[in-house]
Order: sequence, then C-alpha cells, then structure tokens
Amino acid sequence: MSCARKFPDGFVFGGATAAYQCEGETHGHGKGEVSWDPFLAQRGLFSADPASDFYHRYDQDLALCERFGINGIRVSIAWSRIFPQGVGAVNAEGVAFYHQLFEACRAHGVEPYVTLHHFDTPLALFEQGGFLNRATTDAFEAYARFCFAEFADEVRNWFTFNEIWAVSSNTFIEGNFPPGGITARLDQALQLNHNMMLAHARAVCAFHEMGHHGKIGVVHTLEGKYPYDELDPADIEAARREDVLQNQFLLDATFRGDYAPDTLAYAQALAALSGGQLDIRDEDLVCMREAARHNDCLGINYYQSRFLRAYVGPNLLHHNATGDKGTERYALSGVGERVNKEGILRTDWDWLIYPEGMYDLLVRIRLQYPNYREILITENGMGAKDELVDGIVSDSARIDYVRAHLAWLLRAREAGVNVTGYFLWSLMDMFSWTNGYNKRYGFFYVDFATQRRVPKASAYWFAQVARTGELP
Ligand code: BGP
Repeated sequence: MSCARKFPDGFVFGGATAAYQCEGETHGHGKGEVSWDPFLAQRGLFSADPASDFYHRYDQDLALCERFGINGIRVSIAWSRIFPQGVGAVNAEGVAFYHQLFEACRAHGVEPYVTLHHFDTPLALFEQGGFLNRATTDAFEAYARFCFAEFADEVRNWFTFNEIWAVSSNTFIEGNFPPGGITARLDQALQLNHNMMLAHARAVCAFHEMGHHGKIGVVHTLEGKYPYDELDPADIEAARREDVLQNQFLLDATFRGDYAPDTLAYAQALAALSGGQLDIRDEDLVCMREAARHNDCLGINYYQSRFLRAYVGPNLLHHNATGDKGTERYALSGVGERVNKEGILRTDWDWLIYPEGMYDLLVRIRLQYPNYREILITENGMGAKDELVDGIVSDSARIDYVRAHLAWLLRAREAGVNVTGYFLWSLMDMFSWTNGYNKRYGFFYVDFATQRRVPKASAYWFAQVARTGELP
C-alpha cells in the first residue's frame, strides 16, 4: 500500500481512558453507586478498585503523556461523582476533582476530550430502567448542562456518550453488561439506541443554546459488516441487518436527526424478531434534527470488522472473555452469524484485525453524510496478555496493529475524509469491562500490585510518530 506518511499540523496523538475503568475510588469521596458496582460484586468477577488508581495518579499519567508526545487524552466524567443519585444534590468533592484533573491537563499541555457517559449509569437511575426510561433523558440533560457550565473554561471538546451500541448490545443481546443475562432482545437494544440518541440530541441542543464555544459530538463504535460470500444474496442481507443494528441506525440519528425510510423499516423488522415495536415519537425527531445541525464532530471507536453469513436457528452466543482463542460464538437467528475469514488475523479474544474496515467506514461517512464536519478515531487498539520481562514490555504486535490503522487513516485523509486525531485505547493498562485485568491495551504497562507504570515498546514507537508527525 502506498500512501502519505505525514500527519497534518494540529493532529491529535492521543490516549483514551474511561472513569470507571481507571479511577478507582468507586465508593470514596462522595461518589454514588453505578450499575456496575453491584453487578461486579454479585458476580465476583474482579474489583474496580483501585483499578489504575487514576484518581490519585492522574498527574503521573499526564506527565507520561507529556514525555511521550501524547497531546490529547480522552477522559470521562463519572456522572455519579457529580450527582451521586444521578439527579439532585451535587457532590462538591467530585466537581473539585475534575477541576484539578483539567488543570493538570493544562499544566502538562495535554488537551482533554471529555465524555459525559462511558457506560457508568448511576445506580439510582439504572434501577428505574436506565435509558429505557425516558426520565433518564431528562436527568442526563440536567447533568450535561451542569458540566457545560461548570467546566466551560477548561474543556473545549465534549462527547455526550461513549458507544451507545456497546451499551445496548452488551445489555440486551449478549447479556454481559448489567443487569446481565438478557439476550437477543433486539427491540430493547434498538429502543435504547434511540433513547440515548435522543438524550445526546438534548445535550447538544443545550450546549448550543448555552452558547458554549467548544465542540460537541458523540462517540460510536463502528464495525465494517461484510458478507462472508460477497456473491451470496443471503449473506449480503445478513451483513445489511448487522449494519443497520450497529452502524446505520445510529449514524442516521446522528447526522440526519431521523431515520431514513429504509433504515427504519429494517429496524422495525429487527425489533419485531423479538416481538417488539420501536417507540419513536415526532417530538423526538424534532429535537434530533435540530441537534444534527449542531454536531461538531464524530468520535469513532474502531477495533474490528465482521464477516456475516445468513443464519436461522437457535441463538448461539458465547463471549470470549478469557482470551482463549477460538471460543467466541455469535449467531443470531434472523440476523446472521459472525464467521472468521481465512487469512485475517485475530487477537486472542477473537477480534479480527482488519484496518481496511476503518478506511471503508471513514469514506462511507464522508459520502453518505456530507454534513459531517470532523472525525476523530477516539479508540483503536489491541488487547493482549502483555508481560513485563526484565523491566521491558515488547508489544510488537500492538505496534503493527497501530501502524496499520494509522496508515489507513492517512489514506482516508487522502480520500478527502477530515479525520483529525487518533487515540489509542488505552493510555495506560486498565481493566476491561467483561474481561478483567488480563486483557491489556495500554501504552503504559501498569503493575496493578504496585501501580508502577512502565512505558511499553509501543509508547516509544508512538512518541517517535508524534514528534516527527510522520509514520515510519
Ligand atoms: C470499548 C470501550 C472501552 C474499552 C474497549 C476495549 O468498547 O469504550 O471502554 O473497554 O472497548 O474493549 P474490551 O475491554 O471489551 O476489550
């Protein structure tokens, strides 16, 4: 592949984090409970405390960013640190913590990209139905307004949600997010998609109405969906269905502010597979169309793509949460079966390494939604069982992974896509929602027993890219 090697001036070379996965102090300093607290405790899976102890060590991590040329950090605000019950009384200690964090970002020359919700719905709201309950949309708007006003001088780049699809699919299709055990409820997954996009729209409209000078958008996790046999109409249809579920429905909501007739027809048909019907109201669309005009940027989390075969039969869902290659199984009746494609490498967690898929998605958005303004790759990375040997972590497979994705990113820029930044998931090692601590992604290895950070080979490689502004 021949392509440009140079990144444009101002390109963001970033690292991504999420509050619940790195902060620790899940019950300290006035923080309210979130849906994950009882879920992890009941299942005895692993502890979210102290995680990577970012609550106490953020300055150290930001100093590492500065040293390694990382000029952007994705962080999320833990909603329940600000409003312990999701609504009502404010926890001043939580507010102060984020002021200190943003001040440290400034001091280290690292731009914060702040997400308002990264999977951690306050428990009090979750117990009332979470985002399936429309009252949660009101609560989210109030929380967003509070943050926009409070942190207006420190934060210029905002995202409302991280990965709406990950929340809906893991909660209602695969059953491995709280409350756990709910599977194949396509109707609820799509309804959650819609309700969260409505909440996003309300926050975007509030941001605009408040006259905020920064930028706002949403982060979607997108995957290329390809027919396993590109000449088989049934496989083509399976790929189309998965695409509507994960990509098209949310992209339409984001950039059109409504659903194209074809998208809606597919979505209703998919909801009907689980006996449901979507509740999409006219007043929702009024708000969403308004927000579509004010979206400044889209964050894309891209890890992999899928190859689909048609499938009708019992649902077969097994999540590879252990890193035992070959154990993942995903076949949804009436939707499709995800299959591996010969010649495409997979991680130990069975994630297909397919950087071309990211390119295809970027070009598609440019063509399909010409009103998009700017795209950032807000997460990309490779989970691995990294080991610290004699003080060194040699993660050459991660370097290959990142290099390939950056090359395709530059190629997308050549094809006219305005993609302006790249954030590795993750800045430092932290736990993985359904896999715990043995799946590591970071530039900086974390020895969880001592909390010592050790830069991996990939950090040194990335620092070189960031300093030269060029892909070697
Ligand atoms: C994204 C999330 C991140 C992170 C990442 C890796 O979906 O936004 O929070 O967890 O995926 O996924 P996993 O931890 O499942 O390997």
